[in-house]
Amino acid sequence: MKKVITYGSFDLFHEGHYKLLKRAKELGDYLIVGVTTEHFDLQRGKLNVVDSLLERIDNVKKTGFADEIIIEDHEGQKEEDIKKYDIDIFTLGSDWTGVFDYLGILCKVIYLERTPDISSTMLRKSKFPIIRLGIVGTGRIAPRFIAEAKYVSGIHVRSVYNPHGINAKIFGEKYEMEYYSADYWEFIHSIDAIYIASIHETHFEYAKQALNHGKHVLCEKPLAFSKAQAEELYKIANENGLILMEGIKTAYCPGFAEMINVAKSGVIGEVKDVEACFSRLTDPQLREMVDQEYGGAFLEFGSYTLLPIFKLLGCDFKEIKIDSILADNGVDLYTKIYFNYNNSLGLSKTGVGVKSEGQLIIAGTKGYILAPSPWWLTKSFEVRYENPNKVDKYSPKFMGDGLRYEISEFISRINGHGKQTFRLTQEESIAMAEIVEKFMEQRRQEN
Ligand code: C2G
Repeated sequence: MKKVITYGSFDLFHEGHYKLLKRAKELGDYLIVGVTTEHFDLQRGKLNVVDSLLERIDNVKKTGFADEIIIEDHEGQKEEDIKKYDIDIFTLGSDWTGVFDYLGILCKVIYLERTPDISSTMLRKSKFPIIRLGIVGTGRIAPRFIAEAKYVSGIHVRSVYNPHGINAKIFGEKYEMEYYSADYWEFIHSIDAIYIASIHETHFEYAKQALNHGKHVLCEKPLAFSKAQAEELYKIANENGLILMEGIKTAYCPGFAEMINVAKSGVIGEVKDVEACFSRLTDPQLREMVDQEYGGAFLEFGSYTLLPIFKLLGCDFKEIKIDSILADNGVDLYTKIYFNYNNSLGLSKTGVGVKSEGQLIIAGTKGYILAPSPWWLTKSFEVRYENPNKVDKYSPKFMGDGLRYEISEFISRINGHGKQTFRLTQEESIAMAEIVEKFMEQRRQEN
């Protein structure tokens, strides 16, 4: 008898799950299905799971394909199960290709082609619709988004757009998209929501057109180049009941929220100074280094450094001063922005051609918070005081490359949880666009 095993959370049970189980069953004579517990999903970093374990087991049972259903509740269980149940074939969908090859020493590993389109009547029975999302742009961040979206329940990355048809095709085929297009209108009609990961200067127009057509928008930073543009986008979104979110990854990381709460709790007294630095020496050939108008350090990393300043000191600064070190081609290699509030100060430092310590210091009247690089993912931070022997250390949870938290927030807001977000408010996002506007104005005058 040939025994097959497969695993999954099977949340918001859909046609992709059904087909996977059907084909898994066809691989042998006896199918065992492992359904993940809430605890294990938390441990492996799967977010947004909606259905209870019992509902998910019940949905698997109803298909009639499983001869036995077991519960997966810890790391390393797959190896144990394969030995325990004397398994011949381990199988999962092709979105996991390569990840479980290491089980090949115990049994045969087969990745079954995932179902690219999961539209079916099954979806309508779910508590929430599965959000069909399309990606605008096929650059460096798009594949990372796909990899992280796998860990968020309730999203189906369905299509991709690139104005250069050949790039859309190559990407679409490589990542098994159901649909790819070089026609923006066609593309946005194929989905409920978009993720904009194209070059900076295209963000505003793509976001505006999508919002005007009733699509939710998650847009990479910077959202816009002026305060007026950002206000216009939020106005369209608000008037049409749509979610518009700026993709500043840091804002959605659990550790960042915890650090801001600690800073606001009073343990370091009143916050008086926020100093944030992000620098990455960048290949001179890359867009960031050659694009005079839209490249450079601040437009690349400024959203990260402005975020803790606005979160802790607010958007009502009295004045700012911008200083940059420019390359011969006019791109800023290093930019410092000084913020003066009524009774507190802020400093943002960004670099693509100058390297500094990438840390965040939040200084208060009773102590300070030090978050070391990469503070923008906030994997750890310390609260320090006058007494050097007293240090409170924090190591918040962080999984993957952080994008999954942003995707999870986007999906749960679309589903109506938290219409008002505290993670990155509209006011903060608009204030960032205002700084971008001031920065670009000044750089134009300097060049
Ligand atoms: N699947 C599919 N087509 C889709 C979506 C999912 O074939 N459009 C497959 C997945 O590849 C997986 C199964 O359906 O094999 C269950 O998917 P999920 O419920 O999303 O579970 P997952 O997070 O992939 O868990 O230990 C757990 C496993 O590692 C996989």
